[in-house]
Amino acid sequence: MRRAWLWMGLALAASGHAAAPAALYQQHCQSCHGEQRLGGMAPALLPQSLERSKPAELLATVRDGRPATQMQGFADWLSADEIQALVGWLRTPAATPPRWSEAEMAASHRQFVPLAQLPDAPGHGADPANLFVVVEAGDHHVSVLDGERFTVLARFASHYALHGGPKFSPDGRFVYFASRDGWVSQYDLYSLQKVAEIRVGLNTRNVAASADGRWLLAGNTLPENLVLLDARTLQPVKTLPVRTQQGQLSRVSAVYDAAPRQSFIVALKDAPELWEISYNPAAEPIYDGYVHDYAMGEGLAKPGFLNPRRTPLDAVLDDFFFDPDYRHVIGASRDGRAQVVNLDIRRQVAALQLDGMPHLGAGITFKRDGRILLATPNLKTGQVSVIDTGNWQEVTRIATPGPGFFLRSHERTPYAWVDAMMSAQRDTLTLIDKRTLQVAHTLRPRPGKTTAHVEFTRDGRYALVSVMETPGELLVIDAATLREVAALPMMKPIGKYNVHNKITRSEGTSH
Ligand code: DHE
Repeated sequence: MRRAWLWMGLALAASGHAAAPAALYQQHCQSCHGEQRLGGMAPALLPQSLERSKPAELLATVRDGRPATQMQGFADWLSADEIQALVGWLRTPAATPPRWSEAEMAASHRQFVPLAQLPDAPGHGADPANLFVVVEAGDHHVSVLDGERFTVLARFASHYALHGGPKFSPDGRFVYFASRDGWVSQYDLYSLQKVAEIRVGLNTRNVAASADGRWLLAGNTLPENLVLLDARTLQPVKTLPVRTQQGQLSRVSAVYDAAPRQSFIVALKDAPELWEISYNPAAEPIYDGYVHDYAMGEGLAKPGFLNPRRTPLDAVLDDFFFDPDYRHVIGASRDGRAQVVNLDIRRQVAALQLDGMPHLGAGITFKRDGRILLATPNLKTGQVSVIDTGNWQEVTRIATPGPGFFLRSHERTPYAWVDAMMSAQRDTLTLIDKRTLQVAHTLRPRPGKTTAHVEFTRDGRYALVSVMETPGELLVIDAATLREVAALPMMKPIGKYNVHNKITRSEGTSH
């Protein structure tokens, strides 16, 4: 079959006629990537899925293939012009917008192991609360690591391009992953096996897990909706279109669990609204003044359980963070405006200008002189912004070698660790002393290599650091002596997540 296409391709090239890219796609790509570009045995090729790939990278992939995958190069089949045209076409939205119906979602559900067959206790002999899961983007795998011995207990293939932090069940037994292509997967950390998966959308932002262990909420950008899943089975329970009261659809920026409130908080990417979705079965009905005044005009009462309560904002939020008691959200828009929203009275209570494009989702809190400070890296400026959550004033800006992505610490370590991965100094890690708010150390463990994203062991003794290269490494650094104690080869490790730190909501890590 492939040989026939080869001859056809060569004949077309010889005749000097470049075939239309849509036809080339149907000839060469659709059997793996799906007729509608929605993905199949290979990832989706929609413009939304390709946003993160540079045109030159995409071109090289089509021409040369991807090592260690079934994606072969097409240089022998397609001319350079055809490859160029095909890559351009892949970035063009389809004439008929792709759909992902509830029926398609339900049909995508796969149960790999019946829940009744899962063991009652871990079988791996490691401390189940000190495991790490490490997302390796180089070859789309996940490693499960013993956080005491620093050995890999299991390694398995994930869906293409996992993004965002995996989420854990409250007992730390299950971990949930979301891929940019819309797949949500459930993995059992007791028996080290995949349990179930479902495709909730065509393009997914992230997923949150409820603190009561019952629900997962996935936020999608395509289609523009939220999908509620049963956390035990991954069966879909409810789809909520993300629509403003005037009917405008919006993509989701991010969804997080607000455990003490028993609710999910959702930021919308295209509309200035913040949603709170309660999973408390006794939630008050929503007598929503905002709904009444702003849109429906009839004092509409809605059930409060698993339905959105809206807070109107001045600007769209791209990224946000909670204060420690989850009464406030601080969120930023791309223009640097940060808003503080009180979730109880449901309005903005403070505003700040944070010009370096803060990456609030990667921020941390810590106590200093009786105050609770929030620190966030900035994606455009080499500085960490420190904000007092008591009065929402900026306390200081700490200069770092370059713009960074992730900031991490632990209750039992004096330093907050930040990278500079968005800059030429991407091989540095800066350690900020949380007591003095000064830079205490700069590390360069692998000169010339992108080094970022730190997570501590449950006792805060060791920092695990990613050397984000293919091949790369996971470094284990003693958090007191700053000496390297182990280096594990990995394929572009990105994020790593410690079970204990996540399920106890450690102040130094993401939630
Ligand atoms: Fe992320 C988390 C948004 C690009 C790696 N990133 C998140 C979260 C959001 C977000 C909202 C929180 C979700 C959660 O944890 O549930 N990320 C964005 C963007 O808007 C941005 C800038 C552009 C985009 O296209 O999405 C972006 N992110 C990246 C990357 O390029 C990174 C470095 C590599 C990659 O995998 O794509 C990247 N993002 C991460 C990681 C986390 C993350 C590792 C989880 C951090 C954690 O420790 O919890």
